[in-house]
Amino acid sequence: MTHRIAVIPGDGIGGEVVPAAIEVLEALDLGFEFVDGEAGDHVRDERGEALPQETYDLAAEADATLFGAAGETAADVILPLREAVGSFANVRPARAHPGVDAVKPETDIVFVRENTEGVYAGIEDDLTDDVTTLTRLITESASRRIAEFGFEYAEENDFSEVTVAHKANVMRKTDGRFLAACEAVAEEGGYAYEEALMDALAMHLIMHPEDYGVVICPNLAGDMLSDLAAGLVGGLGLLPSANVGPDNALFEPVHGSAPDIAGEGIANPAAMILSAAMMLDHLGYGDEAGRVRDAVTAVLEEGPRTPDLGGDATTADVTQAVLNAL
Ligand code: GGG
Repeated sequence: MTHRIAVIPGDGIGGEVVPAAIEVLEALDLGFEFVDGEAGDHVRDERGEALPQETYDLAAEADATLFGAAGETAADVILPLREAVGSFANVRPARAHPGVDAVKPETDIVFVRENTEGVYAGIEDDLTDDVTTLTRLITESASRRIAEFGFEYAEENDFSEVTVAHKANVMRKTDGRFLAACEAVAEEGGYAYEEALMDALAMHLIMHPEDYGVVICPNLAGDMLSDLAAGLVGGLGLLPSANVGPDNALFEPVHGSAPDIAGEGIANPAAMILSAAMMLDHLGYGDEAGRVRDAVTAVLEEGPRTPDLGGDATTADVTQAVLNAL
């Protein structure tokens, strides 16, 4: 069966790492149909809207979407694209790779981030010349849904440690509801877990990442803690992610558009290629996903490496090395 894949590079280095991932997928010869979609800062500048309706529809109707990076228009691009694919969970594995100079090589954590609510729900208002507000949305249903997903993910992937991140001692009603929903799901399913205040958790993750497996997080905490964990394993160039919904999904690196290096051809394509591997798993190509991951692992271990990992290779050099290793 042919799969139709929406390909949306977005901004900055998205336009460099997405083609790298497509090259790798094409080398697998799975007969995918790739359909390009436009979105991002440059589209807003040219057309007046960062996410044209046809790109939203493309993602909504495709079998899966590959997305590169969002820039200034992140709120107008990646958040609606996650909605287009019906995603409620953002799965972000932070894993050290052999040969990569990691601060904490023992790190193997998967952040399961609630993907629709919290302070990313977009409820902001200028009330007066002096006052701007942001409403933090937490619902029982979305909290239960991410908890169920997180506990099941941990069980299916053999993680014994599950942590629920929250700040219910301060955000008593919103994170109180989030935590209570996670507690209820754990009790109903017989799941073991620890709860952790997210500020203290940030410190413990840095000091003892080996104590953590799956971390279930409200939206903003998941975004921030996963970036923090990227710093433990060698940087943002290494973290892939999947935005999962009941029927559809979008795959993107955790990194953003990296305007400081965009256009230089030196972005690390590993996170994007590993995101494509997550897509292969999702579409039922487990063997091919494993081949891609093994190839990336081999290249990360032996080189060539891009400057973020201390090397001087280009995106094209690393992509070619992954293709050779496949
Ligand atoms: N590919 C991930 C990306 O573009 N990140 C930039 C960003 O601002 N993301 C916000 C989010 O992940 O919610």
